[in-house]
Amino acid sequence: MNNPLYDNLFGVHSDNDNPFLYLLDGKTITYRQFLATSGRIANTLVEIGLEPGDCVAIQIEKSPEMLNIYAACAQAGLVFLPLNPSYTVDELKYFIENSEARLIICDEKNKEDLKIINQKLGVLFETLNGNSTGSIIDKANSAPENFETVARSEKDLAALLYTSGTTGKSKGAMLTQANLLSNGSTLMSEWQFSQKDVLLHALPLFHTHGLFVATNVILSAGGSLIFLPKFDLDDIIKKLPKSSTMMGVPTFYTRLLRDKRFNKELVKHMRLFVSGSAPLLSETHIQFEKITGHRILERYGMTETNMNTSNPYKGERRAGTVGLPLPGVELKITDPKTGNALSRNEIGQIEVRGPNVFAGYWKLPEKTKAELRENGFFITGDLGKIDEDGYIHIVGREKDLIISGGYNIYPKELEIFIDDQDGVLESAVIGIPHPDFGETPIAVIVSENDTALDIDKIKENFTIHVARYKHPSQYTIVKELPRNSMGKVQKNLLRSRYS
Ligand code: MCA
Ligand code: AMP
Repeated sequence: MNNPLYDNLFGVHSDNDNPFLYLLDGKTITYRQFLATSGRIANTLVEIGLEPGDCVAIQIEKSPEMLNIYAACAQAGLVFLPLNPSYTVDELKYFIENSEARLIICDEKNKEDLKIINQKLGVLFETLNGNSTGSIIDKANSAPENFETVARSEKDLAALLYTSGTTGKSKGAMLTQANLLSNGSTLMSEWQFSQKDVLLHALPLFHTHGLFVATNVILSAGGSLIFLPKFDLDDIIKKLPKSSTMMGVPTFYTRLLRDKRFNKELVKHMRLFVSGSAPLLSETHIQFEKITGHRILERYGMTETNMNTSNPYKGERRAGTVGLPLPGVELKITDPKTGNALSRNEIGQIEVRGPNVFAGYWKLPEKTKAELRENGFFITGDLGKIDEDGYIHIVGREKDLIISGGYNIYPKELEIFIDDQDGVLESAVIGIPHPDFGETPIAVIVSENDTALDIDKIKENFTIHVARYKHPSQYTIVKELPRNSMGKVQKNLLRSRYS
């Protein structure tokens, strides 16, 4: 094999006439058809001047073509960088500049804004719209299907995924072919995926969960995806009887449980429900079993590591735990101060090592050194313990992070933005419980010299500059922020006050 990622996930299907994607409009795309389009796009990418190792940034609504671009990047040895369509121009500028992407593919409607960035940075530029039109499609339509796969090794970069940083700036996690392949095949066998599986896919494609966990598992097994543009309850209810498996963030499951149509009969064909990206409440796990007879399988991962642990497919799926380390993954709990391993049931930081662990942060050697030890263990920033049966419990986070509906929000990024607003002296952003999204950010603000703050103006500025999902759902003005003797803001006090 000369390009392990392409050969194993895509190339193996070149003569496969089975369905890969079932679309909402009733259309089916077989593996063979999918690969033909990907080949045309790979030819186009080379034609417009991309070379192996170049990075392709893509910011479009979820579509089959987005997966074609992923396959084409793998085949042409390019690095795939998917971006959330809700990012604003300011946010995009940072990603494009920082990643040194050679090409950005975006929706026609954002063309003018992005052209300005591109002209400044000298990046190539193509469009791709949700309705399968765009400049890249026009070019691909006249390109040949056959593309000679570019040789790559398992150590080569396959993707760059940005994960937010505690300093307020996102960091690019460098994922190698080996990272993606090892996790794809491990999950396929652990969760017993086969060609017969039909996975209900309602997750976005710009994160590890929807892209590498759900899609790579199906590609590894040769199964099919019911490919939904987003999570819509009516569509999910309609498609569940035609599916065998589903993966989702906890919000998917709490929304389903609130719907009267969701019952045992509807999911009688299902063999597996997987949850991850955020904590699944034990109550959700228990209520789900009561209503459907299924125990949700919860697993734990990160952008930097893909999946680390999973509850067993066969064996006890224990509510409130993320299961056991996956085969090939070593996990230990260490003392954050000394780095020494702790005993069973002691709480400490979670560290992981294995073929799934990334190659480091893009252009951040110091940050990489601080979080990825020389012995290969990655310090996740999550706090947990291992119980007497080996099950891992995540009990909190050492990193300051809010997870809203499966999207990560880094308070520091928002605090920097708020502190920059007229009349603001300082701020603290904290996560409080939210019935739908699990957590939601709220802003606690101190004004300069007790001046009256224009919150509407701050909200307006958020709308212009910051992706919608990060917007605080509440603003509270206080006289001062509580601090400890070291001068550090006591967010735990704020959390208990406002939760
Ligand atoms: C949408 N909105 C949100 C979120 N999603 N606000 C906060 N948090 C969110 N997650 C905004 C919308 O822009 C909208 O704003 C308003 O909230 C209500 O939208 P609604 O229609 O209810 O939302 P939705 O479109 O149904 O989306 C909710 C969702 C979605 C289905 C939960 O956010 C989602 O698909 N989340 C999954 C994220 C994910 O895949 N995470 C994995 C990353 P307005 O009303 O102003 O228009 S983590 C990962 O990959 C690691 C490795 C792992 O372990 O898996
Ligand atoms: P991301 O940066 O998007 O990759 O998010 C990774 C983070 O999501 C982890 O470090 C955890 O804090 C959290 N996470 C993922 N899966 C779970 C889970 N099953 N339970 C609790 N937290 C989770």
